[in-house]
Amino acid sequence: MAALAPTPPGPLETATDLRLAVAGAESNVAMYLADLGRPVSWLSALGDDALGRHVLAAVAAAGVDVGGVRTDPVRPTGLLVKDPGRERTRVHYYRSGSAASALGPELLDDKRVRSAALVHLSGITPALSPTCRELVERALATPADERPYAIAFDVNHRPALWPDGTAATVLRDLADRADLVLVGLDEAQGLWGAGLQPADVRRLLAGPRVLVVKDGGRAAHAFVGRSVRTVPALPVEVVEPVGAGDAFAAGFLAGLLRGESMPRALRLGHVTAASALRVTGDHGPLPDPAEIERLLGPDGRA
Ligand code: KDG
Repeated sequence: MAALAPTPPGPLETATDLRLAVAGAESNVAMYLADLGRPVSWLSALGDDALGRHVLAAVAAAGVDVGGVRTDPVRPTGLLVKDPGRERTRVHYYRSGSAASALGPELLDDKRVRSAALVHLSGITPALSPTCRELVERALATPADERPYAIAFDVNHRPALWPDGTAATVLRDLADRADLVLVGLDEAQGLWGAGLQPADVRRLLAGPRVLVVKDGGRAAHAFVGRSVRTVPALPVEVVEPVGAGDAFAAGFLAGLLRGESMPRALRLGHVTAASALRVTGDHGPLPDPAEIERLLGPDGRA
């Protein structure tokens, strides 16, 4: 989707200038994966409009294969507008009836999906429309050990997209069937119970082989079977936090895909998240590879 954000960052109500950028959880993950040297395709739909062409060009320029992105001749490109506040950034959506909301399970027949090692889905998609929900349901309907690819699922609860209050049940059920799940601790608390601790989240989501519970700027915990690895976050001066979860997901997944240990993969998640935290857009520049290596340290503790 396209995104508009006040520049300099500040309340939308009094802003005079807005910067056009690209947002969207999955395209963010795809762009960071490309930055980290992973071959990656993004599958979605955009409108046949200027915003759609802007988004497509930006995602392609980041090194992502966009050959599987459809152009919808009728429906527009989705748009979000950021409203940075003192405490947190609010997001306003202009996306109902968007091109992406018309996606459905047939997307999974794309040759890029069938030949992938890893398919990344988010909990935003099932909130967009009944056909989008079918898409995610179908991807997760096959038992994990019979799927030709692993499925990563970022819970990404967006309360504004779930007015009927079904998010807690639907997202838990979907997440429990994925191979690898990422969820924020505050997000899990909002969905499944105030006061939950990371180990409680693991008890609720026992299905995924790997569960990562992100505790904001403090640490990330990876549960693999019965073991848990915890890696503290990097100290960062935060400019604007939207997009950091996607960046973390990309760093962590890139780490696992290149065979890193769990602590180093978590640390790569933090390093990538820091790039998003330092900019107003969702996609900030990564440090060069030597600096990334220094930040990772031998065991994810630089
Ligand atoms: O994930 C950060 C934003 O870019 C993302 O929230 C936008 O995909 C998005 C959504 O639907 O909220």
